[in-house]
Amino acid sequence: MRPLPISMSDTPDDGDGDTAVVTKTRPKTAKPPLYKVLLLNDDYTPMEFVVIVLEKFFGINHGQAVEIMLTVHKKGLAIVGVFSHEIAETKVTQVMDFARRHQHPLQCTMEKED
Ligand code: TYC
Repeated sequence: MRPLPISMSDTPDDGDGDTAVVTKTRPKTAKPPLYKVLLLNDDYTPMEFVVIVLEKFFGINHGQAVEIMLTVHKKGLAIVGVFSHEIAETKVTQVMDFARRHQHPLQCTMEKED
């Protein structure tokens, strides 16, 4: 935790020739948890559709999107981003809706980061 700046009133000088340094710390505030968004492989969703999903909803450039799509294709899944709970939920919903609208079985899920 970063120390707060020290102000004059924090450094009492009682006139005895020495000085005191007072370091204040903020009370601990827990960071909100982060969530991994995962894309899952299947046998039917076209590769080009997955690339479009990665570009459209995750702002990933074409080359990286092809790489990530191929990782999912070969390994079964990949992390495509890490977000707050609300943003992760939005991404999952957007991808699932888009896949359903195009009648592809593509699956996208989220998982709390440890
Ligand atoms: N396995 C699919 C195919 O051969 C491609 C694919 C890649 C599907 C990534 C889903 O998340 C996925 N057409």
